[in-house]
This record gives sequence, C-alpha cells and structure tokens, in this order.
Amino acid sequence: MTDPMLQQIIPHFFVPGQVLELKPFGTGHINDTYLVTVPDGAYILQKVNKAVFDTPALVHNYSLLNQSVEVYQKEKGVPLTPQMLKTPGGQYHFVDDKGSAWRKVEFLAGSKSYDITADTSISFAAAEAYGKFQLFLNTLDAEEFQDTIPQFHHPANRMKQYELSLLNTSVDLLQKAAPEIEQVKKLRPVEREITRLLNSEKLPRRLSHYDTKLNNIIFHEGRPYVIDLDTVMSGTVLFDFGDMVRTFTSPAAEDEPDIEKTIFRMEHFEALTKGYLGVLKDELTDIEKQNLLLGAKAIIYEQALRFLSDYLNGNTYYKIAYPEHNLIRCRTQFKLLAEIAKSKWQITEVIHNVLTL
Ligand code: GN1
Ligand code: MG
Repeated sequence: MTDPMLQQIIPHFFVPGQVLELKPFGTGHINDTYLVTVPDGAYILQKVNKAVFDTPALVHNYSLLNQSVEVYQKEKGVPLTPQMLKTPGGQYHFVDDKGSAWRKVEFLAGSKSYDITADTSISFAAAEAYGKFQLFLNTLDAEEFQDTIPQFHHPANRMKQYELSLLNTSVDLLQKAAPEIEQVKKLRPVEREITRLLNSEKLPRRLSHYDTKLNNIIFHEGRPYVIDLDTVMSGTVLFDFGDMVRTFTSPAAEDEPDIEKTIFRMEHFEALTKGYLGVLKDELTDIEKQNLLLGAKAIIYEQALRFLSDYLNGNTYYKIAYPEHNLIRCRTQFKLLAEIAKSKWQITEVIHNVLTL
C-alpha cells in the first residue's frame, strides 16, 4: 500500500477483510488510481489530487453529471461512461479528513485503451465517442457546473504562469530550456490569436470534457466508454478537438526523447475529424467550424507552456520519472506544432471536406 490513507478509505467502499489485492493502475499524471480485487470482481479506486482540483467543485459536478448520465443511458440504451458506485452514505465521493475525495468506479474487465494506435479505425471510433459525449453534454446547462480548475484551458493565463516561472527559476534551468523558451516566443502569435477569439465572445460556451486524450476512451465488448470526467466544465469544443489532434496524430509517446519520432499522421487526423465531426457538425456554429485548426494549435501550444512551466518550477504538477521529463514532453509538443505548420493547407482541406460531406 503506497498511500497511508488507504487503510482508512477501504471500509468506506469495500467489506473489510475482503480485499484480495490492491495495486496501482493506469498512466494518469495527476490522480492516484488503484485496482482493487474483491471476491465479487474488481473495481477502480481513485484518489483525486486535491492540490490540482477544487474538490468541492468536483464533487458537485460529478453528482450533477452522474444523474444526467443515468437518465441519458437509460433513454438511449447505450453506456457513456463506466458506472460510479455510491458510498453507503449515498455519495459518489468520500472526502477524507485531509480533504481528498475518493471514489469507486466499475472496472470493465478485458477492456482496452490506447496511448497510441496504428489503427485509424480506433482513432475514428474514439473521436466518434467524444463527439457523442459532446452531444450529451450539449443537453446540459454549462452554467450549473463549476470550474474544477480555474482558468484551466486558457492560453493567456498559462502564458502568465509561464512568465512567472521564468522569473522564479534558476539560471541553470533557463540555460537548459533555452531552445524551448525561444520556441515559446516564436509561436506566441498562436496564443494571441486564440485569446482574441476567446475574448470576442463569439464562441458558444459549451460544457466540455477538457481532457480528450486517446487513452481516455476505453473499449469494452466493442463499445467505447468515455473516462476521466474531472475536468468537465464550461468551455469550448475547439480545445476538445485540439486535444484529440494532439494525442491521436503522433505515433510517438508524449515523452518520446527521439524528436524525429514525433510526426503528424494525416490519416489519423482525417479519421478523428470524420469521427468527431460526423456526429457533431450540424451542432457546431460557423465560428467553431472555422477555428478547429486554431483550437488544435492553441491546445498544443498551451500544453507546451504547461510542461515547460512545470520544468522551470521544479516539477511540482505533473508526475515525472526523471528530472528532464517535462522538458522532453514540452519538446514533443513543439515538434508536433512544427509538423502541423508544414501540413496546414492539407489539414484545412480535410476539415473542409469532412464538413461538406
Ligand atoms: C494531465 O492526468 P492526466 O494524464 O489525465 C492533465 C491534462 C494534460 C495531460 C498531459 C488535470 O492529464 O490537462 O493534457 O496530463 N490533467 C490535468 O498528458 O491537468
Ligand atoms: Mg485527466
């Protein structure tokens, strides 16, 4: 047992003495996730990172979301997300005396998720699942939800945080990150352009998933399920589309040290665009449709800023395995942006073709 709180938490979700096995699970950078085996099967037990998330906001959002998920699933006859199991007190989370929220979630045995895939039909299916999830989110009132992380997808705010990290870091780290700091300057127009658009208030605010990585879709018995709803909040579909581009199109891991391996695979871009827009295009406004590529560039740029800031701040946010981990992650983001810049006309054409299908 890695977390000293686990012993206190187990009785809130399981019959004491019946836990057969408990082990760390998954690849998330923020929360702690465990797989717990008991005689009647296995469950996911998760501790939400209270340093990252506003726990009361998150508890509030999940309770609203789960009620609506249940109704939607019953009506449509298809599952959207694995089921969260309530505590004996009838709550979706148990908040421990240190203020951390814990939850128990159905474990779909035999399910599969992909950090990377070579198969375009998986990119298509995962993007389609996010599109259908967005259709569901569109039925909810974004105003009723709270921000679990204030100014989360907000490139101007991320720029401010980055500038602070430049002021507060060491000379040594500034030197090590010099090429990336140069990239931030060079690509700053991306942040300016998205900020102008966000400030214009022409984009509809929609309840958004806000962490649409490929591995946040799991496939079970041929069906996709959307997971990781911690960041569901009021936002824009541009960033959800963008995070798919970020995580579906490169055949290399986010932390691949060999920069040559990070490339942009047009066929995966086409598959995800068809999957996502196939279900959503009639719901989107012209402004949204015209700015999908900008959304992709903005979220990748924002992610580069976030990794770089964390590196300069001494790695306090993302889990790391070695000191340069966040710098390597930042580098792959800039490489992907360079790849996208090379293909921008073709990307625009693919989006246009899918929208006019
Ligand atoms: C974090 O923990 P995980 O892998 O679900 C982060 C995302 C980043 C991602 C980068 C709350 O997500 O925003 O895109 O790492 N989540 C939060 O891999 O900051
Ligand atoms: Mg996440």
